[in-house]
Amino acid sequence: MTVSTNQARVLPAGLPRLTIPQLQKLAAKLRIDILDMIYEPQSGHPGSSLSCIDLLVNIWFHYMVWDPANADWKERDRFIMSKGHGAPAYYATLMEAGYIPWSEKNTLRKIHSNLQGHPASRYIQGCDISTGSLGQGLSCGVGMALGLRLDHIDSRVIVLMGDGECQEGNVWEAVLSAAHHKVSRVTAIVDRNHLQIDGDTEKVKALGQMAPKFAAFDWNVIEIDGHDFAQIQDALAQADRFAEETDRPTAIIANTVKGKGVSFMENQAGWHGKAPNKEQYEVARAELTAAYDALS
Ligand SMILES: Cc1ncc(C[n+]2csc(CCOP(=O)(O)OP(=O)(O)O)c2C)c(N)n1
Repeated sequence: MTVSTNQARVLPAGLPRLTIPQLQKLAAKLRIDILDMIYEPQSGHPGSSLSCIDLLVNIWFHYMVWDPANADWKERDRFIMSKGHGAPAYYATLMEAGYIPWSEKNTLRKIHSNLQGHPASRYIQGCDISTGSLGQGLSCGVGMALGLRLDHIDSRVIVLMGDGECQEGNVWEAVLSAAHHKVSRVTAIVDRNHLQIDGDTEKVKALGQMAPKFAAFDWNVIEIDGHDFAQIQDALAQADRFAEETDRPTAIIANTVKGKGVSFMENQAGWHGKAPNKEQYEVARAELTAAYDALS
C-alpha cells in the first residue's frame, strides 16, 4: 500500500476528519476534562498535558488513521506518547476516540484503575507501548517502523516527546538509527515548551536550537507554533510528502506553552506535576470554560 497524502487515507469506521474550528472546540473541551481528571485524585501533570493537547487533537482527529472498533487493525497508524507523564491529555484523547470509556474519567491514578499515572498498554486499548520512563519512545517507534516495513505495511509512526526528554542519550541513538535505516515513516514531534520538572530546559541541560541538531542527523525538520492548528496540520502533511519524496524521517519542533490555557499555570515549571487546590481549580475551570464558550 502506498499512500502519499492524508486525503488518500480514510478512516474505515467512517469517522469524519474534524475541521479546524471543530478541533479547536474539542481541544478546549479536553482541556476542561484534563483539569477535572487531575483535580479529582489530587494528582497528575497539568502543565505537561495542557502543553500538548492541541498537538494531540490534530494528530488523532485530523491526521492519523485508526479504528476503535478494530484496535489491532494492522494498517492503522501508530502513536507513541513518549512523554508518558502527559497521560491525562492522552487519556482524554483516547476517551474522545472511543478507546477508553468516559466512565473511567474519574479514576485517574487510583488503585486498580486502568488510568495509571503513566500509560500502560496492557490496560489501555489504542495504546501500543507503555511509556513513562523518558527517552524510550522514539527507539520503540523506530523499531515499530522497521517491523512494519518487513510486513510491507506503509503506516505512519508518530512519536510525541518532551524537550526535556530529549536530554536522554537514548533519544539520539534512536535519531541516528532512524536516519541510518531510512525509516521515513517515523515522525518525531517535540513538545518544545522550554520547561521540564526542574525548570528551564536551557538551565538544566541546554538543548539549544533543536532544528539544526535533527537536521545534522539527516532528518527533515519543520519548526512550528504548536498551538497553531493550521501550522500543525501543514507540518503533518509536509511530513507525509517528505516520507514519499525522501528516505529520511521527519522531526516537527512544536513550540508550545506549558500549562497553556490556565493563566496561572502558563510557563510555570511548578505546575509540571501538581494538582490545583479547590480555589485554584475553580479559577482554572472558569477560565477554560470561558475559552470553550467563546468558540462557536
Ligand atoms: C528516565 C526518566 N527520568 C526522569 C523522569 C522523571 N520526569 C518525569 S517528567 C520529567 C520532565 C520532563 O520534561 P519534558 O520532557 O520537557 O516534558 P514536559 O515539559 O512536556 O512535561 C522528568 C525528569 C522520568 N519519567 N524518566
